[in-house]
Amino acid sequence: MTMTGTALIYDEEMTKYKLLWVDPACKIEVPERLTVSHEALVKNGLADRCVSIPVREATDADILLVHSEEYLEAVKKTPYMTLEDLKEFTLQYGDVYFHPNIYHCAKLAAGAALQLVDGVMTGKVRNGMALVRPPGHHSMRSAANGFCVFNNVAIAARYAKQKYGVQRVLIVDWDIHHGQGVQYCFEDDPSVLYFSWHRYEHQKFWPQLRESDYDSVGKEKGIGFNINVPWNKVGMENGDYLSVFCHILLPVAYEFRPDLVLVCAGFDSAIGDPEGEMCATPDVFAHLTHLLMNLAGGKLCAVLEGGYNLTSLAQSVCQTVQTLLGDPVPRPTNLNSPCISALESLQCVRSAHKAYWSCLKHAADLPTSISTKCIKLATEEEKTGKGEEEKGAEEKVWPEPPKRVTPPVRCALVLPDDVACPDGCERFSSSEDLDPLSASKLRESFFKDGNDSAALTTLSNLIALTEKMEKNEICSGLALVCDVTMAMTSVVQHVTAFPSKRILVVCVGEGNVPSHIAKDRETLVVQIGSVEAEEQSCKYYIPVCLKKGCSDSSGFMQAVFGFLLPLGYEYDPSLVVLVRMPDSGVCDSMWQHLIGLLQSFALGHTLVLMQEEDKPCVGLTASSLLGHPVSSLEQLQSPLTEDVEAIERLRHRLQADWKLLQTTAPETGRSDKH
Ligand code: Q9C
Ligand code: ZN
Repeated sequence: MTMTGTALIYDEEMTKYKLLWVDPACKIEVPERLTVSHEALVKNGLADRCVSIPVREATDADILLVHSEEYLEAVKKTPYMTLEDLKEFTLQYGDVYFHPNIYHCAKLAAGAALQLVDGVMTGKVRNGMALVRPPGHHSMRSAANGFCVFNNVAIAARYAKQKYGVQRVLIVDWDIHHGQGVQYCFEDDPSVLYFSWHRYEHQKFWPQLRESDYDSVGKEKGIGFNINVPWNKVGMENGDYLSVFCHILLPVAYEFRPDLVLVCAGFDSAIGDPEGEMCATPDVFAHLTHLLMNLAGGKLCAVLEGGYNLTSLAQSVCQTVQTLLGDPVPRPTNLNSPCISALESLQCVRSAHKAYWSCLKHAADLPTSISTKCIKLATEEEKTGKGEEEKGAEEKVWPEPPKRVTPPVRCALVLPDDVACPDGCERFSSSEDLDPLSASKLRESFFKDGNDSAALTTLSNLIALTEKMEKNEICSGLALVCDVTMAMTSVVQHVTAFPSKRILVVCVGEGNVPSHIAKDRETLVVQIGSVEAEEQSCKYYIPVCLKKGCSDSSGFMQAVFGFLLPLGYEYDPSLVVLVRMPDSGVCDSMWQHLIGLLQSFALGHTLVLMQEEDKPCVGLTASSLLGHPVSSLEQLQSPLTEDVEAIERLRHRLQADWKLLQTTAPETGRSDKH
C-alpha cells in the first residue's frame, strides 16, 4: 500500500478502429484523439512520471454488471460482420458506428477502467487516468449510443462495489454531453451519486432528452442521488463551471462522503470543441481535478469520454494528469462572473435538490419566470435566424496553458529547535539576516518595549520565507509562532509593500484582526469564527459567524464552499496566509481539507501560521501542504438554521461586489448573456 503515485493506462490498440463510411454525426470520433493525448503527455514529461498499468479485456462477467446478455451477444458478432452488416447493425442505435475491431477495443476500454480501479483500490497508486476509446457514458443496458459501446465508468462503479465492498461511489461527469447511460444505470441506487453537467439548450441539444433536465433527481431509494446541471446556452466559461462546483457539487459531494470518485472525463466541455461550443479553458480542468482530489481519501479514477478538438483535448488531458500527479495548480484564468443563464441553472438545481441534501436545505426556490418562457424564446430566436450557427462556426483561439513549474522545495517550516521537522519538508532558517531597514521596522512595530530576540528571529525568518515563496523557490510554508496576530500583521505589512501582491488572509477562529489589515484593500480577510462581528460593510473584511464556531463541521464547510472558495477564485491572490487562531475548535480533518482546498489559489503558495501550543498539529498540517490525501470528514450534521440564515444575509450583502457568491439569477426574467 503506497497510496502515492498516479496511474496512466493507455494502449495503442484502442486507436485501431475508425469510421468506415460517411456519417457526419460520427466523423469527429477519430483515433487521433487518443494519440495526440498520449503524445502530449509524453512530450510534457508527464507520462514518464506516471505508473504505467497495462490494459486488460473486460470479461463477460464484468460487462454483464451493466449490460444485457442479448446486447453483449449481439456486439460479440460484430468482428465477423461484413461492411454492409456492420452498417445495418449500426442503424438500430443513435450516433455511433461499429467496426470489426471495436468490440475488442470496447473490452479494452472497460478493462482499462477496471485496471485503474484495481490500482487505486489496492493502494498501488493514489489516483490515475485511463485514456480509452470507445468512450462509455452514453451506452445503455442494451444499446450502443453516442460513440459508446460499453459503459466503462458504470461498469467500474459496479465492479468497485462488488470486488472491494466500496459503499459509496461518486461519479462526476464533466463531459459536455449528458451521460444518460450512467443516469439510467444508477437512477434508483443511493450508493452511486451521479453528477453531470451538459449542454442542453432547453432540450434542443443532443440527446434531447426530457430526463436530462435539472428535475431528474433520481427515483425511489435513489432519489436525490442524480444531479443534472443543464447548460441552456453555449459559451459557458471557467466562472460558470467553478461556480457550479462551489455551490452544488462540492457541498453535496462532501456530504455524500464517497469511498471512491470516478470521473467521466470528457473534454468536449473545453474551448474549441465543435460539439460543446463552450469557452472554458484547459486550465480549468486542473481546478476541477484538484477540487475533487481530497474526496474519498484521494481515490480518484478519471476515464476519458469525449473531446473532439485535438488541441484543446490534449491540453486538457495534460492539465488533468499533471494535477493528479500533485503539481501546484495554475492561477485561474479568464474568471468572469457566472452568466445569467448559468445562474438560472444553478438556482434550479439547488432548489430541485434542497429536499435531499442538508447543505442545500436553505437554497432559494425555483426562479419564478424562466423555464417555459425560455423554451418559447429559444424557438423564436431560432426562427429569426442564424445567430447560434455563426457563433459555432468561428474558430476559437486561446493561448496554450503555460508550463507548470513546481518549486524545488514543496514545504518549508519555521519551527522552534525542539520541534522536529516532518518528513518531506525542509526546516527553514534564513541564511542572511534581514535587511537593516526591515529589521528596524519590525523592531519598531512589535518590540518597542523590551527586546525579544527569539521572536524577532522568527519573524525575520518568516519574512525571508515569504520572499522565497514569492520567487517560487518554495511552494508553501508553515510557521509556529508565539503570537499569530503579530506574525500575520508583519507578513501582510511586508508583502503588501511589493507591487501587485494580493494576500488572501483566512483566519480560523476568534481573535482580533488588526483593522488596518482589513481595511488596506490589497488584502482580503475572511474570518470564520463564532464572534458576532459588528455589521460592517467593508468589502475586504468578511467575517463568517457560526453559532458554535469552527467546531461545527457542517457550518464550517458551508462557509468554505459557499464563501471562501468563490471569494478566493474571484480575488485571485498571489499568496494565501492561513491563520489558525488559538483555541479555534477546528477539527483535524476539516483543517486538512481546508488546506487542500486553499491550494487552488496562488500557485499553491499557502503560508500557515499557528501558535506554539498548536504544535501537535504541525505534522498533519505539513502533510496537507505537501498534497497528501486527507481522510474523509465525519458524517456532517445539518447546519444550524440560524447560521445558514446569517450566511445568506452576508451573501446578499456581498454579492454585488463578489459575483461568484451568487447562487440565484436576478429576478428579471429572461436570460440574455452570450
Ligand atoms: N454534430 C461523447 O462525447 N452527436 N459522445 C453528434 C454531431 C453525438 C458524443 C452530433 C455526440 C456523442 C462521448
Ligand atoms: Zn461528450
